Amino acid sequence: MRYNIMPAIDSYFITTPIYYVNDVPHLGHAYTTIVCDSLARFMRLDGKEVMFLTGTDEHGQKVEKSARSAGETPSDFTDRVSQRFRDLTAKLGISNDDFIRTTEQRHIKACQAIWTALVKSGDIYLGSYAGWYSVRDEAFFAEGELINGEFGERVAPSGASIEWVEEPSYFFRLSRWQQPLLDFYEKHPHFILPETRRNEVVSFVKGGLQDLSVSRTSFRWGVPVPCDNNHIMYVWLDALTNYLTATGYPEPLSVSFQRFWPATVHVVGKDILRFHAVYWPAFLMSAGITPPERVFAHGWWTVEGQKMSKSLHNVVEPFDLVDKFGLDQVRYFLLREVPFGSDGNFSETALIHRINSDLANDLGNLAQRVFSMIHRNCEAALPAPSTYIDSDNALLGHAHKLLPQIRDSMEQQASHEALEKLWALVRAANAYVDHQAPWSLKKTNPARMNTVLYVLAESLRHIAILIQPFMPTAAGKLLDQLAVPLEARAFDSLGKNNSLTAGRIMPKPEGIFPRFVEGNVSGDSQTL
Ligand code: ME8
Repeated sequence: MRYNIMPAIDSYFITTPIYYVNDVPHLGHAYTTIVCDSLARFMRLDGKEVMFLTGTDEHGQKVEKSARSAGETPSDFTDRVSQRFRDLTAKLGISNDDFIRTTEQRHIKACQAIWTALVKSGDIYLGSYAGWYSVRDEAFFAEGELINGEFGERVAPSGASIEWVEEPSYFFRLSRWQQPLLDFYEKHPHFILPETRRNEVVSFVKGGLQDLSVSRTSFRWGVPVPCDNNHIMYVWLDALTNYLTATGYPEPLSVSFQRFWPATVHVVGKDILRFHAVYWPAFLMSAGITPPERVFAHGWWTVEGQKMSKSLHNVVEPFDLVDKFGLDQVRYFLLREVPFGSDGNFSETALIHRINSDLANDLGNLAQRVFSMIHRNCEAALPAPSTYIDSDNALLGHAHKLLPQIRDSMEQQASHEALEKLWALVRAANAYVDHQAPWSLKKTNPARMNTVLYVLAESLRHIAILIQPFMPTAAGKLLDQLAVPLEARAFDSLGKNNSLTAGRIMPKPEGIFPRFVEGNVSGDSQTL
């Protein structure tokens, strides 16, 4: 196996799945992309060199069929729908470094290179496939894997319909990789997360692996197999290779490949774990390339308790959602509502609850109270603290301890847990305001009022810096209100050396998280 010459110590390469362009984006796509964005932003602010990749999966029978039913050529169709996914990244404030399309030349070159590497390793042979295929899943199934559908018909485990396929095909000797895969999982216990998913994969592989059909001849929309133009590559071999393409593969000396491969984490939905945790490392090992460090399979969103589907007319459109509720609000909800890895249920009621309780009541009110008191009572200048008492030290101590705790969560892709830890500080700060009652100190003990307001502003600085990965716009507004300069917003500014300077003039306060009132967005309730 060829290992990298330049180990990627401080680099962080994170990927979303590349989405099929057979249909427009929905909540599920937005979810994975937002989670990856919060991780990428966190790692950048934490001083890592980050490469964050997303894109579209444009080949295969499913896309070819969809183009035909839309009355377009596959090429026009993929251009149009891929653009919709690119628009979504802009709408969601996604900080991806690259957007890959599998129809690009750089990708076709990478696919043909990996194919050639698999041939060289002796893992490709010509045969013929006769078996079941699900176009919706773009996957082959053995008889024993099929289940009964709604009307007793045989369907894929996902419920997708299947068709019988018989055609000449090249095969990849997956069977040969059973033991090396099991050894690899054992040596890298965190390669597949969460743990329950890892166990599923291990028992699937232990059950035995069949060689995999990796080329198709019955349609043309794909990457031609090198040296045999009658075949196109199986869309999953083509799609998975995107992660390598983006690093400059097959150029062995590509700086990005040296720096960013192996990928730190491929974030995927649980529906496509087998492709990423079984086929992908087997292809890579066969091609002499180190497998990624981790595949994290997250759970599935339903909507009001039901599967999201066009026929049920319940598909949640992320563009509409952001227009109605606000981008940071949607990001916060998706990141916070369910433990990452578990399934989740989307409902507008739950979203509104999070907006009004966590954002408007907890954080919005805290910020509004502190900023308006400073504005009113201190002529908009940040007051100077005097002697700290235990409760001041406790709150500031809590703030100072947060980064390593949150880092720990983010290294395990647990953004919900990172937000819980942050909200513990928000709640502690609210309890501190209630207890210290700075509004009553103005006349009795102005020096104490100044200290309390300073401690609160400094706690808000920590909160604002740390929420940047999750809610970049709101965090930016909070930091503007605290007059924190742009160059002092990374995590290395959290230390005491960068504490707020007393006397700093703070801009006029503005509500950051309005309450959501059906039919009207109002900031009214954010008062002292
Ligand atoms: O599978 N809940 O693309 P795809 C949560 N092209 N996540 C969801 C979801 C839901 N209800 N629905 C979709 C493909 N997702 C391949 C990937 S990668 C080399 C090729 C998210 O458009 C989730 O991340 O069907 C899932 O894995 C992905 O969208 C599937 O996107």
